[in-house]
Amino acid sequence: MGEQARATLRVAMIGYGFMGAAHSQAWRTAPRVFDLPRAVEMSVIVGRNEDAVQAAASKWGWREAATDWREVVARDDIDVVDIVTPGHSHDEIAIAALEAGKHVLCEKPLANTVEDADRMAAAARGSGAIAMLGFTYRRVPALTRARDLIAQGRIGAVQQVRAAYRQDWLVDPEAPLSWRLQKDQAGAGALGDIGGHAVDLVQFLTDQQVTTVSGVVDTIVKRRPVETERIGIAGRGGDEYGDVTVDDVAIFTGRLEGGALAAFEATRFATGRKNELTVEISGEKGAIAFNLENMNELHVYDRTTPDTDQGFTRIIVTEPGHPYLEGWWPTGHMLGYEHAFSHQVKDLVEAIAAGTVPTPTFDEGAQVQRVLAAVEESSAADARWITI
Ligand code: SOE
Repeated sequence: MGEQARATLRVAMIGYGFMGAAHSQAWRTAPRVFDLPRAVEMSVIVGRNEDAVQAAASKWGWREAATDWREVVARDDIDVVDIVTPGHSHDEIAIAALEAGKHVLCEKPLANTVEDADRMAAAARGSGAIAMLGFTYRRVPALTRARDLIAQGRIGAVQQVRAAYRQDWLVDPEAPLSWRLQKDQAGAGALGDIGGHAVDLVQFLTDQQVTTVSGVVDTIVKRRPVETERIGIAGRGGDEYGDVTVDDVAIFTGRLEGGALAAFEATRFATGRKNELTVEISGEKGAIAFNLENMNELHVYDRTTPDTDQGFTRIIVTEPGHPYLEGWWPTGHMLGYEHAFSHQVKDLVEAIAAGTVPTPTFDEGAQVQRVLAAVEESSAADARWITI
């Protein structure tokens, strides 16, 4: 392997919130559990607040802390830029990094608008560097395995799909007006934040794009206390109130390229559902079902077995032969939410070393944004409601 192929990848991460924490542990862990073709250096973490980003550097193991992302992206001792800021800043940072010849990992959503997403996808296509989007759930072993089974024809032609991402962290009307509830920063509410995961997952698992949609979005709590302190993804509010400018719930149907109908739900008001991403793909020969709240399990139904023996089989996806498990523990020793982020780093580093294009690409991210924008357009058109 040439000297370049062995050179250490020096990483700069822009942002330091929840995804900053998840990505930091992945940059630190992945090179230790997988035999990666390139070493990784966690060079610099960037954030606007100097004290906060210095604390994040110390906590998560970054060599330096900085406050000017433009200066860091231009440095010739940085090879990879990992963007974990809110969606409204993804386009400016990613395009600048790609134009500076840096490889880019960008958290979802790719961007808050189709226009921004298309500009990012064009910049990625036109760049000699590698760009990857952070729809991390594709790298949960059970979901990678599900896609392989469907691609192998295990359930036959896909006939119907159900996908839902349900959380309940906003049911409390006093939960503050965080950036995720403001359109100018988050782009959308449940639809963009968690609905995007559901759309990407359906397209990933079936290898079919959503071609048409019809749906409705709704905001249940329209005014909330302005956030005074960031705590996790909710935080604390004061006495001043402000308008929620994004959706709380999105319910929509989609038609897949192959003709199957898909039912989607994205909500932060599913009281009691903490982080329940479910997907069920129904085929002519069988079915596959997954629930993130039991993320090591994959349920597979096979219609080709004798009638008397049919039923969903519960597969614990922790066998040595299962995707990514070579890096972890013996069979039955479960993985968690954070492991898929290490799988994402593994695949990115291997793609950079091999000069291949990792998925999801920015083009795939732009496709998801088109689906989400179409749902909002359909909802605004108030189309096809029949009053009873
Ligand atoms: C909040 O809804 C959130 O953190 C999302 O932003 C993430 O994409 C999802 O993985 C977990 O929930």
